[in-house]
Formats: sequence, C-alpha cells, structure tokens
Amino acid sequence: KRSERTFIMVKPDGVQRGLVGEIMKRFENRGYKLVACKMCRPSQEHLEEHYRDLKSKPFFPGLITYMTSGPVVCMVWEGKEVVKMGRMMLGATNPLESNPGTIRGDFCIDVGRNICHGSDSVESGKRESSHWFKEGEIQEWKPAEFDWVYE
Ligand code: YYY
Ligand code: MG
Repeated sequence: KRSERTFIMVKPDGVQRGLVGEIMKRFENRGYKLVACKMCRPSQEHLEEHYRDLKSKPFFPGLITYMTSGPVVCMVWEGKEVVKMGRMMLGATNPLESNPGTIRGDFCIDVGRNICHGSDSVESGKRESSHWFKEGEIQEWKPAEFDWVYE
C-alpha cells in the first residue's frame, strides 16, 4: 500500500538563490516523506530526455541552457496525492499567474526562472524518479510521525 511519488527539483536559480531549504521545508512541513535527495550537475542529454515532451517548443533551447547553468537539487517525495498537491504547492508554470503562498508565487517573476520542477502526473512521477535516481538511491522508510499525519 505504497502511496504515489513525485519528482521535485530545485533548478539552478533556486540553488543560487539559497531556496533549497525553503522548498524542502514546505514538503516536510506538509507531512510528505522524503525518499530520495541529491545535488547534481545534469548533462544536456539528460535534461533533453527529462524535457523530451517539450522538444518542439520555441523556448526549449533556452530552457536547456538555463537548466545546465549550475547544479540542481533533486528529490523524490512520497505521500497521498503528492503529485497533484506538489504541483499546487509549486504554483502555476508562469510565476505571474502563480498565487501568493505557492513557491513560485512567493519567490519568482519570470517563467524562464521559475526555480522548481514538479512531476505533472503519477506516470511522469514514476518516469522522472527513475530517470534521475537509481533503484538503491530511493529509500523505503516509515517516519515516526506517520500515524499522526494519516488517519
Ligand atoms: O511543468 P512545468 O514546469 O510547470 O511547465 P512545463 O510546461 O512542463 O514547462 C517546463 C519548463 O519550461 C517551465 O517550468 C519553464 C519553461 N517554460 C518556458 O520557459 N516558457 C514557457 N512558455 C513555458 C515553459
Ligand atoms: Mg512539466
């Protein structure tokens, strides 16, 4: 009865701006479970595969340049409806449309500098988690607070 997983990434601008802790804190505070975490400097090929559905978009080359401009912090979070809730916590893709209170709505302005990524479906949550993490890098564990978060 394992619940779903989402892949959350702090993009190079989020790392440079010191927002890693802030972003992680929001998922932790909510009660979601961290099952994987690492900093890395992904290759262009790795990012092109991650964003393969956007290959034909006019912003794609700029997106790849931005995403390879520095290290990123990758995470997998697990919990009830974490994919949908994660997207809601991140806010709309374009920060000018993200509500205050969301991560993008609180910390960004331009769509090309929107500091974080979150999987858009349970299926992409699975695909992205295994694209960024090897099997042994994702942990199965039970937080002490589990029975106080879930009824
Ligand atoms: O899933 P999400 O990140 O919210 O948006 P996507 O449509 O998957 O686009 C990925 C990424 O591309 C977005 O976070 C910023 C960038 N982007 C852009 O630079 N300009 C756009 N018009 C749309 C997206
Ligand atoms: Mg997306």
